[in-house]
Amino acid sequence: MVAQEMAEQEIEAGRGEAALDALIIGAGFSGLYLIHLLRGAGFRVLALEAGADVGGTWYWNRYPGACCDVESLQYSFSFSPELERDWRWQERYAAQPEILAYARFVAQRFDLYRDILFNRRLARAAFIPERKLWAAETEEGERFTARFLIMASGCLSLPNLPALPGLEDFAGRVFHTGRWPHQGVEFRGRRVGVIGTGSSAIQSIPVIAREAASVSVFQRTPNYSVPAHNRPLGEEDYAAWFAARDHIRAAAKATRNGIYCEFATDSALEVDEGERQRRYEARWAAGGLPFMAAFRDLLLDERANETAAEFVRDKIRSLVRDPETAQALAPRFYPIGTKRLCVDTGYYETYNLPHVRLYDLRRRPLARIAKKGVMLGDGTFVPLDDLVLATGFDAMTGAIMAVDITNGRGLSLREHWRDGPRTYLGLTVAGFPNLFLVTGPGSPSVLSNMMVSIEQHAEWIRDCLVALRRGGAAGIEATAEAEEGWTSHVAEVGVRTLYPRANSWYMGANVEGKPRLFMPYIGGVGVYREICDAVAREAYRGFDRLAS
Ligand code: N01
Repeated sequence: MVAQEMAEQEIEAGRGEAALDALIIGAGFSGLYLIHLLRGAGFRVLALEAGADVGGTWYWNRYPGACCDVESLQYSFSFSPELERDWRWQERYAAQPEILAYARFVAQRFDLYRDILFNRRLARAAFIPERKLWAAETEEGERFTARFLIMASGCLSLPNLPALPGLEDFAGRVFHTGRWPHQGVEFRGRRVGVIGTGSSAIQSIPVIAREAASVSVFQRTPNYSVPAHNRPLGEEDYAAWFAARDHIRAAAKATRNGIYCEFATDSALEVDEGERQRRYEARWAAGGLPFMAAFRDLLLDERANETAAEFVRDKIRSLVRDPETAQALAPRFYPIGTKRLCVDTGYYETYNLPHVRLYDLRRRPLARIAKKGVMLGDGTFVPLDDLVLATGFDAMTGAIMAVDITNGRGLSLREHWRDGPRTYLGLTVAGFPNLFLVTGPGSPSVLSNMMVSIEQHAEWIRDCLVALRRGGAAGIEATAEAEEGWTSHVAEVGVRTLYPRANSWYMGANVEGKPRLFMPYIGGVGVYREICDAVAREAYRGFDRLAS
């Protein structure tokens, strides 16, 4: 059945009011905070979650070495000082099990489980204009009606499974990093092949190599990676955190990427070579994503960017003993940071191990996967027992477009977004009343500390629903002009940066047939928050209200 048929059945059934005020899709951090906020404001809410527990991306991504690349103290909710006092992070960068435990802790603490239905995947949703509500149906066949539909389904949740020739012939085990078996995977004595060298591969390869008999990495595009320098957090770290916490939390909200760190305000080109190297060395020694904040123009100016890129290439050459492998690992086809910068623990050093080998698919492409291994274009056969697909996600739009969403006026979201996502503020879509997206395309989203962006979006949505209720409106819809203006603005600021130079998932370039455009909003979380707040203050400028 398609969404429109379901809507017609709902209309025929002639039921009255929506059973729910808001139907939330997903119980990751966005869904959890939305339940908490909307319920607190007196709304009837329900969340549908495809997994068997809360946690979203941290529920699914259980591959070895999975870890956050934003420091745990900042990658956590800020809305409740009591929650912050009662949860202790063990490490500077929390690993997946700890983040999942945190999500469960939050869900229990705020009694959120009772409003979540697990093992439910939304199949279709249709807005019914006559009744001013959304009708929704899960793949399991359950139906719901709600005034508002909120897609909190995550930006990196739909795995990208590229068409690898012969994959179906492979006799060994096949895993995708984003759908890792919950019971874990034993690699002892196995010959493991890893396809892909993005963050997931870079985190998992060193850990798999500790166990496996051999690891063969198939690399199409090398990535830039900086060290995490992960370490346990102690009492001193916590004392320093609580002393500065209020300042850090407030300042992070006004930054470009929602991460509190020292953002340099000078250009990489206005200092001499000695100062540049000193600055990069200091950032490298500190570790993590703030490497890209060493100068203000690293993502704006190609020449400035090249100084940072060359610094990292030098590091790779110094860390990897075999010159040919080092050369293949050193990216040179795109500016640093325009694909998501990776943060690793011992990634480059892993290639010095005798049982780890890199295959550069640019020199010899992957011809096909055979029953017992991988055949390369030059006739090399790599025998394998297991294949790990670290091939990423249909990012930002994948999980939304996977649902058949129609607007009751003959338009589906898939058609509306055929040439790429179009939104107003990354939060709403013209022609689709009462539909909200959380950290959707057109918002800072994946360019930011997700926790900061999630809190901002959830609070904005809560405030909007409260304002509508107070004003006696049945809903809200972005105007076509507002959507057009915002979508153009997102594109304009995107092309002023170096981001479009890379074939990245930010650009939709990793999924065959996906339209190429820079999806997130690069204006910065501080600027973006001000814009969203101004829209609300100005009586929701750019929106029409639905009369009750
Ligand atoms: O996915 P990716 P990921 N043949 O898309 C390769 C977040 N994340 O799961 O670059 C051969 O980055 C592809 O090659 P190419 C983080 O935001 C966060 O690693 O397209 N190779 C690439 O090397 C991250 O950016 C954390 O040429 C193929 C790889 O697969 C995002 O998730 C941890 C191929 C995919 O890399 C996605 O990361 C992990 C083919 N047919 C992830 N198809 C944190 O630390 C694809 N590839 C929070």
